[in-house]
Amino acid sequence: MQTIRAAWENGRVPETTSRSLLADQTAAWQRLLVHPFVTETSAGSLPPATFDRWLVEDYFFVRTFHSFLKELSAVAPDSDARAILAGGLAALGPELALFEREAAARGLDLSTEPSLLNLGYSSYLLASVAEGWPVGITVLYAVERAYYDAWASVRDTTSPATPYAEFIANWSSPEFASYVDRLAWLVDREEPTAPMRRAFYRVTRFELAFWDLAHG
Ligand code: MP5
Repeated sequence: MQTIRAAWENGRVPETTSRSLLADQTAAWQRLLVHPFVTETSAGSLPPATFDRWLVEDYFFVRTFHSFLKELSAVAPDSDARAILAGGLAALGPELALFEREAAARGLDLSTEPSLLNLGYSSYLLASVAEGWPVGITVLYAVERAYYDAWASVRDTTSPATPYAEFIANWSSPEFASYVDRLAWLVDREEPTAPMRRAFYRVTRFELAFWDLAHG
């Protein structure tokens, strides 16, 4: 039987579901990685008011995301899937605490009404669970992969002077990388379907629009 390494060497990389979903969105994905919100956060040149706007919006998003993860866990097909999602849920406590500390230091009101875009994206997360596990896990993978790929792409060039380093580190750490790999493994157990491709497309568009909105 041919090994994966041999397949790589022969230029025949085995097609996995996660790779195939991502390949559909190559151009938009590239725009995520070079988005000015990401590059300016990394350089430390992002205007404080822009970061503040994003922080308040993203806090609402992450809290809804917590509910989404809990609901998705309830429809997870087996204990492997439940264990991987439990790891994601456990990481959200410290993450929300980071948002709350930063908001307090910046004098921000985290109960500010979210934008309609944010409401749409957050509501979509919750609604996707009703489409069943394959779509729900695709949504989860796409959301986390977007953040990992974007923040990891600037990790090594981040200015030591950026005031946003803790946030970049949160989504570019080796622990987060291995969580995203485990999510890819869950996606790869599924055959790609049109609803999964649509879900991946939607998350990609929402992610771009979210940063466009924050960046103004
Ligand atoms: C994430 C996020 C990453 N915080 N905000 C958006 C708009 N997309 C993705 O999710 P998490 O739960 O912070 O890892």
